[in-house]
Order: sequence, then C-alpha cells, then structure tokens
Amino acid sequence: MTEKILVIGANGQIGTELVNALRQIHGSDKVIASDIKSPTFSIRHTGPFEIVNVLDEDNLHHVFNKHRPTQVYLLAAILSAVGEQKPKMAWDLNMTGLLHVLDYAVEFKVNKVFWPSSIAVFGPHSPQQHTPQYCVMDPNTVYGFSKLAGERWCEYYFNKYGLDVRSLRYPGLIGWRANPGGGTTDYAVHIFHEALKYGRYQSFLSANTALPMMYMDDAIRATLMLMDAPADKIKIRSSYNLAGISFTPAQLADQIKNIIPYFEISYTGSDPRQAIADSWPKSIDDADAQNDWGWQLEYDLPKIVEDMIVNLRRGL
Ligand code: AKB
Repeated sequence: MTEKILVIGANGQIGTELVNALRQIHGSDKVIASDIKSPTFSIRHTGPFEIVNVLDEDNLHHVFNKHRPTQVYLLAAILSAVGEQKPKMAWDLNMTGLLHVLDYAVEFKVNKVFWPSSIAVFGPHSPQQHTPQYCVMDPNTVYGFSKLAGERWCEYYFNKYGLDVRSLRYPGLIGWRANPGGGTTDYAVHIFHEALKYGRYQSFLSANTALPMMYMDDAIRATLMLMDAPADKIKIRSSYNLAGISFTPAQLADQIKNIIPYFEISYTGSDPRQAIADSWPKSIDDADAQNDWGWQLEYDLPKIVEDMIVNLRRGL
C-alpha cells in the first residue's frame, strides 16, 4: 500500500530527522512536512510543506482533507522547561492539539498515528531506578502531566474508536542535525556545540544528575520499528517505556574529554531545571518494547560521543 504521511511539528528536533528518514523510505512527495513556522532548509528542499497550527481546527482540517494522510506523526509540543514558564500554553498545545489530531484521524480514517510521550510522565514517587512500565506516576511538570493525560487519550481512542495510535516514552534525545527546543535534557546536546566552539561548558544540571538519554538514530529507528510492527504486536496503547542509556553530566564530560582532552565542564549550581531532572527516573526498564516488537538499543555513550563530534566537526 502506498503511504501518504503527514508530519506535524516537522521543524523540531525529532521532526527534522524523522522527515528525512521517512522521505528516504517512502519517497519525498509521500511525506508532507508541516509546522507552525516556515521550514528549515533541508525540509523545504526535499518535499512538500504546509504551515499548520494544531490549535487552528479549520487550518488542520483543511490539511487533512487536502492530503488524506494514511499515517500522521504529531510532534508539535512544548517541552518541560519552557512548559514551566508557559504552563497554560503548554497544556493547551500538548492536549488540545492532540485531541484535534485524534479527532481528524478518526474522521479521515487515518491508518496509524504516532504521538510521542516522555519519561516526564513519571514523578517523584515513581521508582527512580529501572522505572517499570506500570507504577506510581505523579508528574509535577505541566509537560509531564500533559503527556500522561495524552497517553490516556491515545489508549481511549484506540479502545473506543479503533484508532491505531502508537507511542513511545522518549528519554532525552541527542542528535547533531537539529537543536532541542526547551527541555531539561537539552544540556546533553548543547555541551557538544560548546565543547567544539569554546572547549568548555557550564551545565545547568549538577555533576551527578543521572538521566535516561538516547541517540537520535536509535530514537528514529525505534519510532519506525514501532510504526512498522503488526498491530497485534502492539500490546500497549498508552505509550511504551524506552530506556536508552543513563549517564550524568560528569560522565558525559569525561567521555568528551577522551576526544577533546582540553574540554572543561563547570556547573551553574542553581537552575529550575534541576528540580525537574530530580523528579524523573534515573534509568528505565523497557522490557515490553523488547518483548513486543523486538526493540534493541545500538548506541552506547562512547559511540554517541564519537558520532556527535565527527558530524558536528564536519559542519563547523
Ligand atoms: C525534556 O527534557 O523536556 C524532553 C523530554 C525528556 O521529554 N527532552
């Protein structure tokens, strides 16, 4: 079957890479990138693009009607750190935007929908090590509880309307093609840019703050594997835990020093993002993703650091 794929929020950290990967698989004209802002160079020059505001029902309805997508990826969201500065706006975009897309996916009989959740759905009373799929969840950021509520909506649309909606709880994502947009894990991308430019970085998270992180290549591969898996293999219709690897800013800095020996890290000491990081898991158990659709991680920390530095150096 020929797919027609709509990616909403295509200019962001995940969207930039996902559009690229999807266009290589399905052909450029089959992947419609869309975002509230004009596209980046690579997206504009490789295929169709639409301006889409997920909060504008008429605009969104028009794009569904015009393209009749078979698959939709909804990536538009406000992340954890920016969400704390604009709580109502984060709730509105993350929740109302999702409901609009789910409704139009039902109306236009979209075959599959992907919507990203996050490790931010866990909170201070969730187990912090090897956090299981099912446990106490008391997120205390707007981003976290919008994602948790969104997961419930996804499962609800699957049960009530038979919509084939699939989701992953991404850890912090690290990639060189695009910058992250306002999350707590952003330090793990900024550190590379500053290491190469200035040889030093001041981390807003403390030296020993462990968080689950994942290389973008793994994240894109996991997303495509989940979307390609036969529907009967997808046992979880809220969102799958995805573990990645866990490390601290100090461990990341040590690994960078293996390639850039003069690199130095220092720590801000006080930043609101520290409290967010402290409320999140330090490591995740993703046994369900492994068992249900065969997920396996490829990039460990040395491999991530090497690949980031090689690719960023090429672009300097
Ligand atoms: C954030 O830091 O807000 C995101 C996330 C972990 O979902 N990268």
